Amino acid sequence: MNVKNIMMTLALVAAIGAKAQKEVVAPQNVYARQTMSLNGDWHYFVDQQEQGYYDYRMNPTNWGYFVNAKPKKPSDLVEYDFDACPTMQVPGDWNTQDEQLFVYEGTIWMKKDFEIGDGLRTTDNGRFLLYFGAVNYEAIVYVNGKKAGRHVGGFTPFCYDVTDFVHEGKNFVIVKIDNKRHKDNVPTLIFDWWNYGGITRDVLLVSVPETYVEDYSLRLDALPQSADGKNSVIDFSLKLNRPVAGEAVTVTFPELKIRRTFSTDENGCLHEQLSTKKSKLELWSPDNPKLYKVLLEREGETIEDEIGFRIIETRGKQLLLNGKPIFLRGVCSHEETAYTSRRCNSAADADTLLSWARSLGCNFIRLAHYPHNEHAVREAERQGFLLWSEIPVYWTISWQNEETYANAERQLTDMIRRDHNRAAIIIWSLANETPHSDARDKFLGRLAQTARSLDNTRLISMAMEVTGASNYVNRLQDNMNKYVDVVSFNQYIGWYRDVNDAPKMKWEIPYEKPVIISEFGGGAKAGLHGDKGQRWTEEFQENLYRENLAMLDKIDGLAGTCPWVLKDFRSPRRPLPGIQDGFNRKGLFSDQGKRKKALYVLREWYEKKR
Ligand code: GCB
Repeated sequence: MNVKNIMMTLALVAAIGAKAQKEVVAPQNVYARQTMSLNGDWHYFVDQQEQGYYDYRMNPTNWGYFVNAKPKKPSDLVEYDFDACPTMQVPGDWNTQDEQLFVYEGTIWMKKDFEIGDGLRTTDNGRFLLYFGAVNYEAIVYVNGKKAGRHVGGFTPFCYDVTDFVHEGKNFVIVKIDNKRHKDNVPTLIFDWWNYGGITRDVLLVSVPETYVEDYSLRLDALPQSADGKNSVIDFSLKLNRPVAGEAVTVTFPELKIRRTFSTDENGCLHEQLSTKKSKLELWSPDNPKLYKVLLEREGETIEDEIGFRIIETRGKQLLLNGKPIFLRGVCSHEETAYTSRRCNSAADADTLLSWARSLGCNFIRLAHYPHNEHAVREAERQGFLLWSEIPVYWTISWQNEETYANAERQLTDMIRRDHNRAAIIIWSLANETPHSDARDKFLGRLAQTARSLDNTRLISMAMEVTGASNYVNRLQDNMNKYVDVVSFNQYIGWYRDVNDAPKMKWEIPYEKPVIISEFGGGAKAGLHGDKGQRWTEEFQENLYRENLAMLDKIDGLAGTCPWVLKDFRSPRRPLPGIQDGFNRKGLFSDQGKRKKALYVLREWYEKKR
């Protein structure tokens, strides 16, 4: 990416990120800032009719639950009391923390007390930011009774400047959380995963100087000139939260012996190139997930990060990592824990799932169907997994609705903004299995252009569908082909169509681009055995994998496969008693970590793809 492009990127990020008064762009690498965690016990109660928000004429009130009223004299009427209510853990979904909330979709109020004191203070003129990793789905946030803002979208971070709302000593934050599904939301009314509600990711109070580093980007622009990596050039760009010129920023890569100080331009930005003549640059790859420590220092703040350098590109139907062809030995995964089947939110949660993926021989994970938490992405990067990250533009979105588009674009922007320094992520995915129409093409075309303008160093894709199948010829025709770098599609021969068709299948994919099978698979109940023709048995799934892998191997330009799915996951669309019991059973592992027979078929095939 050239300098002009980076400037456009940051300007665009700023424009798309134009926010309500208190909302600010969530700072890059928030965990490296001076923070106080607001995780832990939060008081909560259910508000089915939202009477803590609307009066009995359905108008929003000024005296809602967010004011946290307490009776002042014995005759006062206050019909709620946060402090007398039970607590639940944040981060966490409410469904698995309170039996009564397992299928609840609606509004819940949550409150946390916190103290600003020695633990966290601002410098003179410093700012306090309140950061949420994600809340599903709508959050209205109040600090000490005052509204900080409203956010929609369940899987991306958001942040408010609450400096004017807080004071030394005791403070409280109240959040109204609503996970009701709506037609015009992203995702829409229907989706095949559990609609976990709650504050599902970390909450942090961040202390920053008045002027602070809002975003930065560090990456390789092109492959090093010489084979040993000498003379590599690292693109470095940075943006302060305000357009302040002449601010000194020092960037240090200790291991690369780089230490340079630059001065911001009139936009509060830097666009520089760092040359690494003195030492050899090791490239990040699944075989060698090398990360370099970097320090960004300016008056009043130091940010430490770990950066991997790699180049991902395509050449005809080939996918190249660091200039060499690579086959993506993938698997799809939801953000749901092993064994306990709740929302994940830690490196430890991610670690179990990653170890399962590794045992399959994977070097690639499709993070389905929404951006996963930052801990998981960073852990995958440390462990050397390539990643596909996507937004929940899933199935049938309201393509004609401009607000729905803005929502999707915001989720896309926030996904890219949070993770654009992660070498592990090689693909931004815009959608999954969307029905063709002019309106859909326009919607996805706009999204693709936005993704490209925000980040032209990664590949763009989306999970498409086979559009025609007659005489055993599967055809893929999608107007979105011109926007994607990689043609990906889901297909379920053997599950939603007879497995015996598999050997007869031919494929017509009329695009000079690499192909990824973004889903295939079928269900099996772990421990259920029988004939390979008996649905739900491990043998049925095993045979399906065998037939599919033989069939997919014949696809010209096949650059990777992501079977659906790593482990059985909860879904309200899977009611069959005794078999599904509320779980989609297409996992290679059961929800309890039991290995199904199909797993060994895949593992053997991946062994040959190394
Ligand atoms: C799909 C969807 C995925 C479902 C899967 C299934 O095509 O993309 O979200 O869970 O099929 O199991 O049917």
